[in-house]
Amino acid sequence: MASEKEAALAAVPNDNPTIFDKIIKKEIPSTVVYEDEKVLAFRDINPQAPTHIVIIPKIKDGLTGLSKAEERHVEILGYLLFVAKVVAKQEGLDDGYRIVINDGPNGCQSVYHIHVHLLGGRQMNWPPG
Ligand code: IU
Repeated sequence: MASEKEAALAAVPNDNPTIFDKIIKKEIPSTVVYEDEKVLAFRDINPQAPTHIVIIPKIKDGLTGLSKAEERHVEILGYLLFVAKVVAKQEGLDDGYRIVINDGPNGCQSVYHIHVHLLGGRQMNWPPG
């Protein structure tokens, strides 16, 4: 499997459907840990921490990444963070966790459907790589 960095540099930053659409439609399997009418949270296929969950909006609405955010996206952006907190609690991450949003090639974004990473279950380092 290509490294995340290689995948990010190879990714085409457009608004085409991504693999996350297939995960939302359950056309490909994922381990869902939270779902409601607006968002889906599932375990990352290539976990970078004992707990690594990806939280995505079910409707992308042009929000390929944070840098494409418009005023109309404010509500879903806030909701993604709120759900991250709900899932962190559900996962028992009581000693803390990290939230990451990668954006664009320099940010190592490989899937152009906005998503929040929830990482926990180990001591994080700073600065991030
Ligand atoms: P990124 O921020 O765009 O790099 O994050 C995309 C994540 O999606 C990355 O951590 C992948 O491991 C993860 N992922 C996944 O969980 N399932 C998949 O089928 C694919 C990517 I493709």
